[in-house]
Amino acid sequence: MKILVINGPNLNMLGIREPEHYGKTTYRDLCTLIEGHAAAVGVTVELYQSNHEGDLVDKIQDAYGNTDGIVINPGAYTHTSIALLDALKAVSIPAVEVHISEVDKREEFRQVSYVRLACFATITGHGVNGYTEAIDLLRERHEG
Ligand code: CA2
Repeated sequence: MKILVINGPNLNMLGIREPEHYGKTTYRDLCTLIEGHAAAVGVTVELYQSNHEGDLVDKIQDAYGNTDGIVINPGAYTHTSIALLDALKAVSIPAVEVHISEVDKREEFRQVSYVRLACFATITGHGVNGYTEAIDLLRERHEG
């Protein structure tokens, strides 16, 4: 099974500021955590981060036909991007939305998610563990 983990804008800055929302784990630590979990459960994982909406759309499109699941934290594009929603719908790959913070209890604008409409599950407020939980959900779904 192959899973693509996509992180959107500013997630490469994790651990640098705002630990009250995002914890102290750096993006590099997050990658190590995800790679370790994927190896332990026998999943092939690809990690991708970009600050650019079009690049994120391209990455989702590139996954068509070669990827079994997508874990996506679109960062602030969660709350604005119909393009990411459409890309996820276009490829129709099972997807899980992850947010490190509890977006539904923060500012009103963070409570809107377009990509959620193309995801079969959403994990919020579990910190970086949300990513490994998302991988497990995709595995369960893939194995039936
Ligand atoms: O909770 C999440 O995972 C978010 O997707 C993170 C985004 C935010 O825009 C979403 O509303 C919720 C922010 C990514 C990281 O932003 C940083 C801000 C300051 C310092 C370091 C990272």
